[in-house]
Amino acid sequence: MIGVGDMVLLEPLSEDSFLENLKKRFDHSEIYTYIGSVVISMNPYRSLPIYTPDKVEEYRNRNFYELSPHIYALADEAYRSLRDQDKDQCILITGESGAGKTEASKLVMSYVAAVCGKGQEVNKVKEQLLQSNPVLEAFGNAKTVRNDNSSRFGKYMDIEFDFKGDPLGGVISNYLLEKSRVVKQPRGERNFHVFYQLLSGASDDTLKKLRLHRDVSKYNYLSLDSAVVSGLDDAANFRTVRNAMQIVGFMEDEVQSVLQLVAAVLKLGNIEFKPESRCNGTDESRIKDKNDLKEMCELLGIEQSVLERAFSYRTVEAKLEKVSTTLNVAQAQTKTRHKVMGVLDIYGFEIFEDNSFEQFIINYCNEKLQQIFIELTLREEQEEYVREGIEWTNIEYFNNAVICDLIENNKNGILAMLDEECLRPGTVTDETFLDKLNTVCAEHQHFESRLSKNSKFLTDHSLPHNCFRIQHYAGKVLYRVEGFMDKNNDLLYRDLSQAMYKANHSLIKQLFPEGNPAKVNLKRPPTAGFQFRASVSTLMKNLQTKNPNYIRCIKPNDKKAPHIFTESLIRHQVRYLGLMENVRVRRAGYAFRQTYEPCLERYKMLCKRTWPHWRGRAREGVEVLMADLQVPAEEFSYGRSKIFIRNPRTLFFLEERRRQCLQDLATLIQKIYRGWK
Ligand code: AD9
Ligand code: MG
Repeated sequence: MIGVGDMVLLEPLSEDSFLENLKKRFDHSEIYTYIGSVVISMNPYRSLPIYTPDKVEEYRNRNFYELSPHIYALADEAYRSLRDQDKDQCILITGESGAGKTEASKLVMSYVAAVCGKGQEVNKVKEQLLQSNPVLEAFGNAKTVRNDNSSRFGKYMDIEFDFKGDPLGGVISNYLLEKSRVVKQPRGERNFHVFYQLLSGASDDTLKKLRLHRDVSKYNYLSLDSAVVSGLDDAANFRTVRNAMQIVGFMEDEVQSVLQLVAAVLKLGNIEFKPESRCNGTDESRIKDKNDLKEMCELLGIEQSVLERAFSYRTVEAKLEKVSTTLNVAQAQTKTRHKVMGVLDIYGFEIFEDNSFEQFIINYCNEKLQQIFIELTLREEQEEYVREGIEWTNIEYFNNAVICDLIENNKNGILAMLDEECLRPGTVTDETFLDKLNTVCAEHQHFESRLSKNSKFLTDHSLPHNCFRIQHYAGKVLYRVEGFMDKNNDLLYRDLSQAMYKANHSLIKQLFPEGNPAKVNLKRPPTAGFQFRASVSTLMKNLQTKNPNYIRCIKPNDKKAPHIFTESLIRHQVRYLGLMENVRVRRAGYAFRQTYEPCLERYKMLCKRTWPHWRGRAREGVEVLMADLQVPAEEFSYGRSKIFIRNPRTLFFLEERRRQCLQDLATLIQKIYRGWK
């Protein structure tokens, strides 16, 4: 083993020795290191020969601590406890942009696909699960300055399994796509991959049908300065995506519809407007050159005059009335319970020079994930010791609940204030929102700071115009309020959705159901912030019902390059991810715990007095077992309902004895069987 595979066993333990250990392992291509059952994953920025079918076999059905650290060990553990112990699992992957979360999520999925059931139907499901990735990435990922394949949406996938552990299918939830990227990209960044893939990968014939040029420079929406990304083969990826769409279940005409839509967006970007004076002295916007409009309409089957009018006019609603819709009575469903493994891969924490509404939302989501990590691993761990009556010294850790509250509090949280401002009659602008924020947060802060020193809304005189600053768990971030109101409102004028609904194009019609004149709903749709907060809250509740498995991804350098270990950058991540606290809690505590009944069930075969039946209380049975196996007393403690094992090695010892025992038994059975024959 190079360095120490589990930080819990690191001696002496300090931040420096922690980093030294990471470096030693990283330099020897050992990118995975444990903290107990948490996997730290360092992005190698090069392909390593550690994901081969042989490796899958090596890790299959082995104990977590038995082999050197690997993401496969975590995937195997999660899959086995789902299959054998019927415990729903979730895999939580965190880390900043470019740290390797999406790659990790794909590795977990491909491992599970490799080890779970076989057979034609099952294989089809597996293929569909895996092939959903290229499709989603084409439409939801883009090159940013941080990451050439940055996820611009959050993804949570629940994979469902039957009682045998064979996959049945998956449900994917998406979280707030960074839509504004379609129209505008920061310098050095690209639009979503699909646009470039289509232009470079489609055949001449397809492009002709879509009325497109191959030349990226013809399209306003496509940035030129980084149209070509080294190491990214757009043309080959286009073929992969086309193929993946087919496997996922798109019919050929549906694929065509999607491509028409992509082409129409490019055309839309080229439409330019000019002001034209009207006789009443006002200006009206007119389309400069109508060729792109014409082609866009042809692609989508929309009458040109309809779209032209929708672009130039906006009907203002004078009358606000309540429209009530009848709710369907939910039918009671008798559904067999499936086992579920959830994989969460969400956009990582982002600090740019210019941070807008999108970064605010992304970082809020990361705060919530950090919070669930704290709740489930650190706090829960400490509370469990207290509950179980195990001796324990308290460990201080930073709890980011106060930042989450600053953002999501129903009354005076930033999102609530943004909504309030969006709904307030009168002249409301990004600036009035900021004024409100400064007044309310400063007051609240003043009150808070008398109670604690936990102020996270930072006000000082060095703040640039139109900005506010938040002390996130991962660092200070300056947000510019420009666009916050618009992006939160996320309103599309009804004239536009109605024009789209008139299209003779089934996909477009489906995408704009609100354009159906028969279903005019004058109710204001919920804001983007409100929807996001609600979906994050549902997600957190969902995660809390599952057994969590953590992958903490670390980005080794800012150059997207292999072999470079930038210590300061890594130290920062180790700090804000709370990895030191994590190790301390594990060290002060116990690596493994289990309630007495299943523990006795699993190991009772190792002791004559407990095998095959133990008639007394389970705890006493476990006591007899441990004494018989001569496990040193300092290696474990008896809690009220569970046994706590200090060192992973003890667990490994028990597992090894059990494996041996089963093997002996199998040999014996074989002998008897042969004897019979
Ligand atoms: V973001 O928040 O979506 O911007 P991620 O998802 O954390 O970010 P991603 O998984 O996309 O990062 O990794 C970035 C790049 O690092 C990948 O495109 C690979 O080139 C590289 N990478 C990451 N993990 C591995 C790995 N295990 N092996 C090889 C890797 N390369
Ligand atoms: Mg990603």
